[in-house]
Amino acid sequence: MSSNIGAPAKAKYQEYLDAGSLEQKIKLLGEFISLVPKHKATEKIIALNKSRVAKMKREIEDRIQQQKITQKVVSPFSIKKEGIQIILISAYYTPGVGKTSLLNFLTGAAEEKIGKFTALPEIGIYQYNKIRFQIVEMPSIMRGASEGIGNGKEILSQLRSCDLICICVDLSRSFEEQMSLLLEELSKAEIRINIPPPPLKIQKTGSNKIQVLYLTSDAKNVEDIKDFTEKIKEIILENGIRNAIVKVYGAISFDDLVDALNPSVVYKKAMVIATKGDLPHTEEPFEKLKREYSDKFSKIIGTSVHKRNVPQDFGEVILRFLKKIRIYTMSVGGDIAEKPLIMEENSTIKDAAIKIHKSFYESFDHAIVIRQDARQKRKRVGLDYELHDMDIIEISTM
Ligand SMILES: Nc1nc2c(ncn2[C@@H]2O[C@H](COP(=O)(O)OP(=O)(O)O)[C@@H](O)[C@H]2O)c(=O)[nH]1
Ligand SMILES: [Mg+2]
Repeated sequence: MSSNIGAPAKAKYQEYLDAGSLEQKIKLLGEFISLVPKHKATEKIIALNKSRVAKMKREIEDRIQQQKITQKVVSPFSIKKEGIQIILISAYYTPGVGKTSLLNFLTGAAEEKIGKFTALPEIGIYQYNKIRFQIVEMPSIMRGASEGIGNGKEILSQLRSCDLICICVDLSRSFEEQMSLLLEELSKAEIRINIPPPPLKIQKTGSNKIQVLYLTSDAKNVEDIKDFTEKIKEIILENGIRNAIVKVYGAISFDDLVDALNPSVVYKKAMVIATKGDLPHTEEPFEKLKREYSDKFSKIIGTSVHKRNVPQDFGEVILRFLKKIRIYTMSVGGDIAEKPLIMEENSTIKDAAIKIHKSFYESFDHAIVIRQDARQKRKRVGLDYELHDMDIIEISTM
């Protein structure tokens, strides 16, 4: 082991090697990582060992999954997704932060549960201009949730497939405490918030080597590219991959690489909803919350359910935040569908055709787009035409 890491870390590493159980090993290796001084010469050691921790955690998860499959257990926390799924989370307090109140305000569900401990998820449907948003309140998250405290694993694992996480923060209590607890547990559960996946792709190949390709000038902008490449290769080898092409599209860190090698990592969008804005002395904390967290959260909304102060166009806010657009289909007879297709920004006619039914794509002839604010309102277009929010389309097939 390198001489850069210091005696306490070395001792911890020995403990890790001697540990019997996987759980113990994960804990000790985590402690080892936090003991290693952070600088250039130790970056690789840290990344390698983060990868090891991630691998051991996955082993444990796989074991639990396997047990569940053999015992045919369906978690009461698992929720079938319907429409755009939004999950409300908060730190654990009694009385609570106001999640059920918000759920009830938006959807009418769970009125009788307000002010009570929520042990299992509560679900409601929020309708906004014929668009369905499924709002799910999760039981509160306790410190140690990512290790399983208070059903934390089940709760956190539900977040992995949702469309949006709403972090609910009570303005009448320390927001610092709530935010740091939640962000820490999310991070430990390998849920990355409001960041794009790292700009790299690892493709396994048949050849017996690891090849690293730097495909942009940002990617190439590394001090000692030969040394960097060697370290990348070592970290990949540590993950049991012997043959691969690594394509790097931008500046990356070793942590990015560790994440890219860890199939458990997910990237989620999240906004903050501050609650109980009607209570005295909540204005200043709200301003402070916005100041301190606006880097990580582009959307921080102040609310008070008691004053009925929740954005009236909450659905609009969500669609904009998630970069979704609404496309209304028109039949040949000229009837416009009430319910829009919800698509990603920059989608094309082709995407819409496929979304309606693949036959619309396979026998596509042309489409008509009606766009209210365009100079030419009605336009005949092809498959590559890029759609805007609120476009009306009519697809003609051959
Ligand atoms: N002052 C105030 N109290 C609220 C507001 N929203 C919820 N509460 C209260 O906070 C407590 C917990 O609410 P609840 O919705 O059950 O929180 P949960 O545990 O996060 O689901 C209840 O006593 C609510 O009446 C609000 O906007 N203003
Ligand atoms: Mg509740």
